[in-house]
Amino acid sequence: MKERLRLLELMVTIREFEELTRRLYKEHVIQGALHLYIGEEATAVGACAALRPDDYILSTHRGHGHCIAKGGDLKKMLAELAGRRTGYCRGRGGSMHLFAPDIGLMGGNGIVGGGIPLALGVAYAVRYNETDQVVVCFFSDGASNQGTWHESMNMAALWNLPLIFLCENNQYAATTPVADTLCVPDVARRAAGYGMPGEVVDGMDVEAVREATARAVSRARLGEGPSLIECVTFRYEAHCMVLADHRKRPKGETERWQGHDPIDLLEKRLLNDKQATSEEIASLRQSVLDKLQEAEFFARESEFPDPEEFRAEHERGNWQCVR
Ligand SMILES: Cc1ncc(C[n+]2csc(CCOP(=O)(O)OP(=O)(O)O)c2C)c(N)n1
Ligand SMILES: [Mg+2]
Repeated sequence: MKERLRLLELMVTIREFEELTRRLYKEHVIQGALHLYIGEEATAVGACAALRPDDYILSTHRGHGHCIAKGGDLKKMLAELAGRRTGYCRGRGGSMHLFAPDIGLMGGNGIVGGGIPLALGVAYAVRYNETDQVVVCFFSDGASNQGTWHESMNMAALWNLPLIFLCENNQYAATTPVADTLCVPDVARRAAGYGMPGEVVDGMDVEAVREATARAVSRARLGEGPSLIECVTFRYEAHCMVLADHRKRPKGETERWQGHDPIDLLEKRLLNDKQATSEEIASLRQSVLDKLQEAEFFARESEFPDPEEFRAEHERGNWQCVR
């Protein structure tokens, strides 16, 4: 498949996956915290498009898109979200703790900023093992105010690690707007304080994100150290499915961002450059929906883990998710 169509397919898959999880949450098939990624698809897809299959990513509490973009299996993902034993972590992890080392996904995290020092450790291991893999650490604006973010930025630069700090600035941390939490307008500016390059990129433009990430990846592979990329994007939905946002956003804000929607933007490019017809785009969307229907069927039909297994694991002190 042509590269641009593949980018579109991945973004459509993420959006439709999220729509499906929203429905399954309302039907109580998925329970617990569920943070939708709708609107932010271009950042995960653009960043992962610049990576090799053996590169690593660290995800967040809003991580379904990261997993799909890195090549995640929709059936195993949905089964995990539904708490089934066929899921990526045998139903132990759920939405915020997808962990799939076979595709280089070294875990989501329910702790805001929790993945950042882990990414530092993975990047250190890469250096220690003397391979040329790179690590991308996804986090959002709120996490960039965590102490561990600053410590990890400093150590990554000091040790010259192959680590790309990829900020998904989606304008809010839960319901708090970025202007209320950041002392400088751009997260990327902070890179200067740690002696690494920092770049702001249009996070709704999947190709711009891919190119910025590719530049950082080539630096990291050449042993030139870490970079910070700030993708300016927007989350269309409430912070979490569990609770409606208690604070209303300014009128018209979401609609303004939807006017710069990442999927529409790439579709328009494909049509303008005559690289795809509307019929081809419609059939791509249909094939995504078909795959998701299969995944839903798989998840619904899968068994729940046996509670006895949990008890036995607990008694053995074995907390390992993936064997
Ligand atoms: C250490 C920690 N503090 C607070 C929370 C509660 N919490 C969950 S998500 C969130 C907002 C995070 O904002 P941001 O990093 O911008 O991520 P986004 O939700 O925008 O993707 C908060 C405060 C948490 N999970 N962990
Ligand atoms: Mg945020």
